Amino acid sequence: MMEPHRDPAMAAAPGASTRVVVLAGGVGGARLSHGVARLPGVELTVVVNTGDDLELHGLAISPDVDTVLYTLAGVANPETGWGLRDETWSAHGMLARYGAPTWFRLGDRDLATQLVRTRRFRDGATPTDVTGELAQALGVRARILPMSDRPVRTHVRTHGGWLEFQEWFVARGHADDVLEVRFDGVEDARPTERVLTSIAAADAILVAPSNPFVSIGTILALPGMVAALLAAAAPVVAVSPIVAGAALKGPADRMFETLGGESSALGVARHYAGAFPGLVDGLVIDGADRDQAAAIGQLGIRTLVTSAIMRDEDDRVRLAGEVLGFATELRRDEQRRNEG
Ligand code: FO1
Repeated sequence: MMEPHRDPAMAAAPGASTRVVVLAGGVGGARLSHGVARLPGVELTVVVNTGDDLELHGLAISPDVDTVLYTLAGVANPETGWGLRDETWSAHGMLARYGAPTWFRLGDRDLATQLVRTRRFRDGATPTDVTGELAQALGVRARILPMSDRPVRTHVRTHGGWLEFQEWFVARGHADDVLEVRFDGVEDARPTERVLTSIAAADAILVAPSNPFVSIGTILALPGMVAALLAAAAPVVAVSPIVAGAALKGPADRMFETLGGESSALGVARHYAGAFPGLVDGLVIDGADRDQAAAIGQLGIRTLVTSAIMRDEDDRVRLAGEVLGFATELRRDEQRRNEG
């Protein structure tokens, strides 16, 4: 068990940039990525889940990509974490008058993103192309990469049958217990070349405190993804999305119960170690879960105990610096072991 480094800048070697890859879902992934992006000397690539994507009003919507995009651009809605700050809702009001679906709320400014994405797809551009264009237009320096350019659609099985991800998550407020998860299209999808080269070249790979089943799980389900992560020289450090038994955001805690396992930091460690042996080298857990560090260590996963909750921007930068310091430490230990 390690204690955190207090100086966020210490992760970056002087003069050289540290190449960091973050595997991210929506809000939790975006916030950790934002913290990493603000560290000095870091070259950031965010690989984002696209299993939550949907088509609505004839538009191609990629919620997690947009959440990361808006957060890194500093224009995200601070209350919800998704959508844009200072949003207006005129189009939403008109859609309601026309009797069009309004369960998935798209603000006026957000709608513009979806119009541009959809038009570019019609031109033949890929999700990677379009995300790069949107990021550039919003002044984002980090590389935001959709996990794949092929469509993958997450579905969950509930007591009422199979539901599309957003129907369950947004329309039904993720109230239904999830008994099974499936990723339609995943067999034919692949991580993009840019995702694979970023992983191979990384100095640190971080798994964001996103839902292990339907955010990170989707990314890891892509054929070739786990092999690429296992082959990477960089350590893989995950941040627990469960603190004191509860999910930081969303339904991950309830999913641990219904999908098997335990909603705890140890449960997160057991999940990753069981489903993807050898993948996660380190797990960052909250001080509230300090007593679980020894049991996590027995799974072959090192722990960093710190305050794992990101309440404000300062917290994001502090946590990102500590996580990166921990990853650097793990990398050095590995190098020493290989040399000796
Ligand atoms: N989440 C909600 O709970 N309600 C919404 O109406 C909603 C709309 C929405 C629009 C654009 C966008 O990029 C995200 C949006 N989200 C909404 C969030 C999002 O669907 C989920 O948080 C993620 O898919 C889970 O990571």
